[in-house]
Amino acid sequence: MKRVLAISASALMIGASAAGFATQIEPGEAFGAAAAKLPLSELRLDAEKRFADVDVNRDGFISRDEFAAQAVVTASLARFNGAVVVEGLYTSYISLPAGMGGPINAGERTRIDAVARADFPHIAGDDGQIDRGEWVRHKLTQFAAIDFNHDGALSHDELTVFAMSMARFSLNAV
Ligand SMILES: [Ca+2]
Ligand SMILES: [Ca+2]
Repeated sequence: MKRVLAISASALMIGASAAGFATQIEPGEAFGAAAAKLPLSELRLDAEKRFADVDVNRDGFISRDEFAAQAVVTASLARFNGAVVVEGLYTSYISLPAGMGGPINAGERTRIDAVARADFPHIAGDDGQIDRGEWVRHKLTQFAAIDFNHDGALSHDELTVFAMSMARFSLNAV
């Protein structure tokens, strides 16, 4: 189910804007259960599974283009669906705050792409490629930064911040 969602993401959004329909997937039906608490182990599993989707050309590394593309696709899907899906041992979703979903505009896509490209070298290191270990560490660093009370899980407001972060809204807005 997750894989289908990831692959059909761009087609879904192109189809949506071309046809002008505004049907959103009902999170409860397609995305598993609403997450009340997400242990970092679930987020690590999600990052490990996601690597293959981000490494589009399957060369075992995430290039700068692939990294920027995943940032834009992840944010676009999150906003379109109004929720971020996490695929760990269980599939769960985290809703964006009401009113923050909806199609992403070209200016936002350009901004997200630029930010991701600027972040890339810090994650990739000297070889200019992100390998699986670097990707998972990068995601875990993101999660740890949002685990404000350091209990090894995201819950309550932390989940909202996480969803906003994946959707690439400014965290200052939270
Ligand atoms: Ca690649
Ligand atoms: Ca926490």
